[in-house]
Amino acid sequence: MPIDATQPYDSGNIFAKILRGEISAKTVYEDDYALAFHDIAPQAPHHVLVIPKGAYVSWDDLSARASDTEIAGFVRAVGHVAREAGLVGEGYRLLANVGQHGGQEVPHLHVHLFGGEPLGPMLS
Ligand code: D5M
Repeated sequence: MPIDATQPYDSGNIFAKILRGEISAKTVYEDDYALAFHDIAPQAPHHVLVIPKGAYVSWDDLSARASDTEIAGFVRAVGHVAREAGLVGEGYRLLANVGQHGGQEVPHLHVHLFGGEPLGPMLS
C-alpha cells in the first residue's frame, strides 16, 4: 500500500532499521549524508536505492526541512554512486516516488537508481 507522504516520520520503517544496522542490506556506498544499497527486488540490471541519513519521509519532506548541507550531501552521494557504478557513459534513470499517487511504499525518502540496459518509458 502506498503511504501518506504527509505523515510524521516513523522511525520504525524498514530503511530506518537498515540505517541503524538492525536489518542488513547490500551496501554499495555510505558517507555522512547518505547510504546506498541494492534494491531487494531489482527492476533493472543495476537497481540501487540511495537514502539520506536524516529522517525524511519523502522528497517533499527533504526539500522542505533539510539543511542545504544535507541536501547537497545527498545529491552529491547520488551522483557519486552512479559514477562509481560506471553508469554515466550509457546513462541511467533516477526516480523518487512520493506518496499515494507516486506509489511510495517505504516512508523514508529513497531515490531509485536504475541502469545497465536501455530502459523503457517508465519504471516504478
Ligand atoms: O519502493 C520501495 C523499494 O524498496 C522497492 O523497490 C523494494 C525496496 N525494498 C523494500 N525493502 C527492502 C530491503 N529490506 N532492502 C532493499 N530494498 C528494499 P517505493 O519507491 O517505496 O515504491
